[in-house]
Amino acid sequence: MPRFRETTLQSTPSVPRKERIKDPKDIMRSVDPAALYMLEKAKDQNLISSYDRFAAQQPQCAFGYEGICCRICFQGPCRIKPGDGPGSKGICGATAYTIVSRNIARMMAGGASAHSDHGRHIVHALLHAAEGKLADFKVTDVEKLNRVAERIGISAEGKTENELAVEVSKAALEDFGRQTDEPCTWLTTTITDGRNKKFADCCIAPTAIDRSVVSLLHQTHIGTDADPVNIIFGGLKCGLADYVGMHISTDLSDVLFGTPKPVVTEANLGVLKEDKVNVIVHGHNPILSQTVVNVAKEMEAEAKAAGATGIQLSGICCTGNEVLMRSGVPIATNFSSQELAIMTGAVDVMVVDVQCIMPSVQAVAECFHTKIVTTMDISKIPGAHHFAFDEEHAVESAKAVIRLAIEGYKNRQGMACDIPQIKNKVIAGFSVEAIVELLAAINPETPIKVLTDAVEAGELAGVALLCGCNNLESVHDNNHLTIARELTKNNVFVVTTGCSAQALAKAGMMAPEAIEEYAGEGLKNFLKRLADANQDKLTDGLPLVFHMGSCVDNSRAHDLSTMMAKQLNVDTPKVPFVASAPEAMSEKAVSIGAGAVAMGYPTHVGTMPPIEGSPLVFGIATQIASDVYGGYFIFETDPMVAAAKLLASLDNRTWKLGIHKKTAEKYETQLCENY
Ligand code: NFS
Ligand code: SF4
Repeated sequence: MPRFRETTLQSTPSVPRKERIKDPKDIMRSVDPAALYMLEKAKDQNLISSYDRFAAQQPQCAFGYEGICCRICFQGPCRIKPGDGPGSKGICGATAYTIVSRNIARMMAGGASAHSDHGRHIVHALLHAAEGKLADFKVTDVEKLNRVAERIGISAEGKTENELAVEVSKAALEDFGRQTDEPCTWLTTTITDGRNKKFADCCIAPTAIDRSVVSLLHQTHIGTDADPVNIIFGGLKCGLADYVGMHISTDLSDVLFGTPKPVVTEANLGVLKEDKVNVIVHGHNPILSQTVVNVAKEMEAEAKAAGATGIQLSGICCTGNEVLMRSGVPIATNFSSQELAIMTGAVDVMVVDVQCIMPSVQAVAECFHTKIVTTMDISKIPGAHHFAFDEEHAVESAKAVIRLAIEGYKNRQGMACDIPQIKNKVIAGFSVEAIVELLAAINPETPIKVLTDAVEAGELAGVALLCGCNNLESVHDNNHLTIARELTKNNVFVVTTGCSAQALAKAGMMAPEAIEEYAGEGLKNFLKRLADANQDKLTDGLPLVFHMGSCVDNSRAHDLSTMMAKQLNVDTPKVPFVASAPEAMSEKAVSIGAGAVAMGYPTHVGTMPPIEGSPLVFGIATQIASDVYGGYFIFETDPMVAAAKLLASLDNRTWKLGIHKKTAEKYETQLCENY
């Protein structure tokens, strides 16, 4: 096979814009059998969901789709028309490249805000718990606290765990609001020296999360920055601020609630139980959902007294992932199909916090007995119940939510329930710590070497992170499943987060049986070695793909690639590690993607962000980024072609790494720093 410069393979999507959405009238846009079952039922009963609304929105405006509609000031909207007449620029004279880069940068600012605000909430909870102000929270994982403190240079000596937690929390708050010019601690202490140098050289190391967001909004105000490269670099800085926010969230959530270890559970709508009180936690923040989980255990008796056989918790979106990872709570479904869960008629309460909650859940709930409970000051839905959740009264609020659900269960008696009996076994809970522990059973001295050796020897083709959302532009879950099957068939070790992980979990790809069905020989042998060495710890074997948690837990995948880089003695862009958001949709996905590219990963996006309106910005994302950072975007909407492109990127990296190593050995030199 001829070797290409990595990015020449990747440049343009193989499916032209006009052909991407084949049948906008067809609302059966899912490959999840449980979702399809519910969509049939919805059609019969005239219940409207996002699938219908997606069809109703077609054809979508091409200007907006391609990112060449500007609404930054209200002289607009300005739309960029072809040619070189006055219509080819906005009223202020902004060209397509300025408009596209500003729009996409503002998405990054939005994404970084969401992730980091969630992170800030966790920091405050830990700080207040450690100060003794919160009765319902405490430091749960002291070892993790010590590890984080040591990494950021805070000595634990002579300090109680609460004193240490206060110091660590205050250091985290510094990363949000620092007014001096040192880069964020959670950035500099978690990445390679090479990345630190690169970010300093390119002036994209964030000094504070809040400031990066504010600066980017300023930079993209009318009449500030018109230079697309400068705007995109500002966006990358925000992408790294997003990374800092994610990493703080993961670290301190682990300190508060425990670092995940392998758990066995189930996924898909079949986890709902007609004879139980069904409570769905939906959103992102583990503070609320974990409290609901803890309290539910104590309230089983109350549920039984009401005639139920118990309380069935399940999750949607990333708060679901948080409680799945730490407490084995099953997954009900993922983003696109959230309304369909309510249409089963079995959900007594859906309690939501922030992000990715469709406002329409309330409208659907009103057709059933289901109650929607919002809990956060910044996230309310007209018509829904609002139980203001504050950490001081966490347990009380969680109890109130469950009591409402028990009432709901009583009201539901005599009403029809229609739960598709579809679910799959899931083995999840793979924090980096858990993965390292598995690897250590083979090599206790240098666990990560088990993984890098397998890659260098060609047993594994590399590591891929499958992450991100659902987006009905693709058939629900289809991109996730197709890419995961192709990669595992070709011996890629797949780790996964977010709604991508939930798609794979629902489809049975986190069951041990999936290894036999999908894994190539190399991956099969690797996973078998790992399972054999850990027989004493694993009651149910290993899954085909490894669930690393929620979207903020992409930080765990970053840590894995950084460990690989350090072991291989190279910078992250040389590691055979790729990322893919097969059905990306949210602003968070854009900021995560920007951070991933800055870290040096080939980063695939399977649904088009609004960027095609400027060939220049498209080129910056897919080509120039690679020259500067080693990472780049691959925009590809056909999942089979996307998998081939990801495999080619991995192949290229492994091949290059081998050549560089051989050359360095031959001439007794260091590995070169370039990629
Ligand atoms: Ni990530 Fe996770 Fe899902 Fe997308 Fe929304 S829940 S934070 S944004 S849709 S993966
Ligand atoms: Fe139009 Fe410029 Fe205003 Fe954008 S900033 S809406 S291009 S005048």
